[in-house]
Amino acid sequence: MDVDTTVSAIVSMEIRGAGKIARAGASALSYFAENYSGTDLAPFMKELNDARDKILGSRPTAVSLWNGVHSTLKDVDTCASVEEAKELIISNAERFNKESLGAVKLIGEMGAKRIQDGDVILTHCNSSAALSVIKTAHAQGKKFRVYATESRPWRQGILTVNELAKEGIDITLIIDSAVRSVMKHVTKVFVGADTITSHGSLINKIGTSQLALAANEARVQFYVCSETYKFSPMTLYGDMVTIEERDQDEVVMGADIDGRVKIFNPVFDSTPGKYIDAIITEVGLISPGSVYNIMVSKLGNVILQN
Ligand code: RI2
Repeated sequence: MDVDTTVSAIVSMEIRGAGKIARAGASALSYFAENYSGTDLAPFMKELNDARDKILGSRPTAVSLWNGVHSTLKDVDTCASVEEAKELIISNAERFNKESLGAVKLIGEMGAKRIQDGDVILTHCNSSAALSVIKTAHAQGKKFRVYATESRPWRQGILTVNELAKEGIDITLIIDSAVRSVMKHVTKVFVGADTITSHGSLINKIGTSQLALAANEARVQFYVCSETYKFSPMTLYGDMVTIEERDQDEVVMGADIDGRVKIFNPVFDSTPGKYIDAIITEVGLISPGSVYNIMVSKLGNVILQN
């Protein structure tokens, strides 16, 4: 897909999910490189930078997208010709996408070991990484059931329940405000991640922190499923994570609202590391306190370049 089509699809949430938008951003840059016909480096670099900025602006607070784009553009500024730059972008994007999909599979395999017969699992929104864990455990023949939240306002929970039902998994949809009530039946929570900060906090779909608090109160294990490219290098330097706010129409959905009413639609919230039992990544199950070391060892190059 070209850059403009990708950007519109991300803005409209047709392409959503932290991993999917990162791979879409990488693929759009690869498409740009593949279809660029000029031979002069300066105009190529200018158009490439414009494409990068457009993609990053489609969900400006998404660190997965930032890392996907910057991994794809890694070392491009050292290229001596358009041909060389095009080849590098295409191979960087291919590697990022391959590693990203591989990470989801590995997270599924490691996380599934934490699921046992008889478990009652709760998940939130629609996370490929969290669903990879649940589907892998089911494919291994484990017998368990799952609750999924509706996840207003976009109702990504509907995607989740349909996806799990198709696999033959025992799945129950609940409204977001039923979380604390059903927690007494739950044995484990698995959620995805949009961003993980250097001190191990989780930024994920609005409502995630309520799941974490309710799980903590009920002494239920709370697992975060996250590829390491969702670790935010900016937080290492003290930057706060900006919580995306989306259009108020998403909340009211055509309801007759008095014009004086203010509407607040934050997309994510923050869950402190103390509520997280483990973060399941492609490099293993880690504690929130280990994020810093992995961030530096895995993303060191990207951090230094930017
Ligand atoms: P995967 C989603 O964000 C949800 O918050 C989900 O938990 C997270 O991305 C991670 O998804 P949105 O795009 O990368 O729906 O695990 O706002 O698929």
